[in-house]
Amino acid sequence: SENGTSGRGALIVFEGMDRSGKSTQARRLLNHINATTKHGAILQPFPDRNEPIGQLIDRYLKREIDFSEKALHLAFSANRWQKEPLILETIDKGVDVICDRYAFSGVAYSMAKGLDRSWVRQSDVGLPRPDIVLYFEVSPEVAKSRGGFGEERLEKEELQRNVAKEMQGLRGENWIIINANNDEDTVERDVRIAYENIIKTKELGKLTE
Ligand code: NYM
Ligand code: MG
Repeated sequence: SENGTSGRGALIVFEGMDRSGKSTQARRLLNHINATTKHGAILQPFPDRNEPIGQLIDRYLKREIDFSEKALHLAFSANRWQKEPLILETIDKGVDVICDRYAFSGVAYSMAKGLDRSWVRQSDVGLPRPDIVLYFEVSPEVAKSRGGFGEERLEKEELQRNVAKEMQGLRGENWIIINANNDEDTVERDVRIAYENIIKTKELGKLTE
């Protein structure tokens, strides 16, 4: 495989607020990697609304069913664990995995709603650790200008502000801050630069507390 020194694929995570442009840019990076490399990439959104647990999350977000806050947190986490084997197999084959949101959303949203930090982190411990987290930082004004809040639960301005605050505390040394106020082509360029500069350890790591 031509994918780096270890031959394994990279685990790339996009994080950020609603309407920061991460889904658009995750798709653009997917197309770029598939057009320019032999190894290719897959796109894995979280929540994955096609999975059994993801279907329940989807119904929760659409206000069709209710969850207690802790049960909801574990559902988001279980939705990721459901995909762990696929992520590991894909990385092992040398193919990159791009996640549109990941455990950082899980932790930040639940902490913003008042759940305890160590409790919320526990359910994601051991999941594959991303090689890079692209954090899309967008000002509330720009996010607003991209269209009003949607119909789904959790799309509330005050909650979003608290989530953004919690995200600050999750930054690690593998995080790259992307200025998501910029136009789409500028953001795409910054994402590609970050992709070209990923430093992979021999083995994929695991999330810790
Ligand atoms: N969300 C997403 C969580 O609350 N916890 C999680 O673990 C994840 C992955 O789901 N408002 C929230 C953030 C969003 C909502 O996500 C739906 P999206 O990216 O809009 O489909
Ligand atoms: Mg959304």
